[in-house]
Amino acid sequence: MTSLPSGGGPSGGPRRGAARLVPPRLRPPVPLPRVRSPFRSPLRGPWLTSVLGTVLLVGIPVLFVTGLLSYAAYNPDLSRINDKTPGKGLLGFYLFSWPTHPYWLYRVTQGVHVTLGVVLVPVLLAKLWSVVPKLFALPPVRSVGHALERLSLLLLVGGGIFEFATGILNTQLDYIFPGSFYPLHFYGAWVFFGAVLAHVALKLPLAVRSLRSRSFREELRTPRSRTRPEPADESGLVAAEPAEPTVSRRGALGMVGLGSLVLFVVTGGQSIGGPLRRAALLAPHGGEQGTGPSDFQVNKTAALAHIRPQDVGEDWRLTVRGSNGRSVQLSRTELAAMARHGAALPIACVEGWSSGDQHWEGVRLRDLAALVGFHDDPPGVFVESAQLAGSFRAVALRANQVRDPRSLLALRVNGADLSPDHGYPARVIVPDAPGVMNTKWVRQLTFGATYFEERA
Ligand SMILES: Nc1nc2c(c(=O)[nH]1)N[C@H]1C(S)=C(S)[C@@H](COP(=O)(O)O)O[C@H]1N2
Ligand SMILES: [Mo]
Repeated sequence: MTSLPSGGGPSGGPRRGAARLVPPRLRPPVPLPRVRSPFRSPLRGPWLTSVLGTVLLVGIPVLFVTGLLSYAAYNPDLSRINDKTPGKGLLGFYLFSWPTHPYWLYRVTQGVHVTLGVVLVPVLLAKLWSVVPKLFALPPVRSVGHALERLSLLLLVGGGIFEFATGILNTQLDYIFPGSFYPLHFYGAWVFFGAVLAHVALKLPLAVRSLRSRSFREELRTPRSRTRPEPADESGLVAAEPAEPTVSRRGALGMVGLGSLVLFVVTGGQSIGGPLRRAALLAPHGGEQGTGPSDFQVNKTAALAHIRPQDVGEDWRLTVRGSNGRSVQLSRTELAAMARHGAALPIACVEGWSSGDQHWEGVRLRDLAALVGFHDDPPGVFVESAQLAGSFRAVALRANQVRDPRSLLALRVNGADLSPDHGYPARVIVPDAPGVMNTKWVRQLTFGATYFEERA
């Protein structure tokens, strides 16, 4: 059976045959020209929105959790030098001592955070595209409940765009620790995630119903020629006057998937390493590599950090101090004469890139603590760089990080002295710490927690 349109063809006018039979004076009045919605894609509908939403429903909690972990890894509760986020006391309720085991944990959590954030961009954009008619729906507010729903949507859409934009800008531009990005991205994450939870609570039943309304497999077999709009429903997503499809749902989802795959290929390698590393065209600072044994990514070169030759030359001395008032000065030769240890550890930057495991050699931080009287149970340490004069800020490390036998003040890497760009004469390397904790061109170490508050 073929169903004939009852009121007219797709163009909305009366059918020709009928027009001839109806005498002119009985013809219905010409309808007033209506404002056509500019959103006429026949693909928009609750099913498509729910499919995209499901991907985000899996991805966004992973982003949130890995983000909170990254925040914890900075030891923000240890010293105001590490982090000045006001009011984090409340939002930082979950903070804990970031472990040093397994040594690759931060590389994985932050690699996932950054890579997933980039890869989800096409999904986020497609999801926004799929609901855009709702964002411009008129009248803007129909009731108090409706007003609240729209406000939550504002936080959801605004928060999402804000989090993705600040995150991506931060990985692509310079990371200034602990610049304004840090608290903003952190606050934004709570607002965004709160709005996501509210949205999920409101929309879950509709999403489940919509996902059940069509078979995903069937949709993947449907070409453009057989693509029809979803049935109109209360979701308000289905176009009232759908245009002809220019692409199938399969094609649209395929384009989103392909976009994500391409982004994965051009970013994933920066944290995963191996052959993918060379494909990581979007990796920040990708061009700055050392040579020889120091052949791995440089975050900031000695020149960029304004390290002067006299800061790191013959006259360089390491000052080791304790909160107990004791203090020792060591030349590089004296340091090199201390018990030397090795550790294979990666640098894993908050921007998502990792150097991969490098073989570091140097003096244990806990042996340096012993020099100023902390023999058993060394306390945390406050690390200052010769660069302190510039923009780089000192960092505080926890007692568990100082205690780990793999935490070194490194003098050498991969069998050679550190290169100037990787922190010669001496740099910190700590297992499982964010890259920024691995201070280069170290000038002073102060062991003992009380000091953090005085200086902060
Ligand atoms: N003094 C100083 N130390 C520093 C930095 C810096 O800018 N100045 N950058 C930090 C950051 S953000 C990272 S990721 C690592 C990078 O180390 P690399 O340049 O040897 O790869 O160094 C850390 N140590
Ligand atoms: Mo970094």
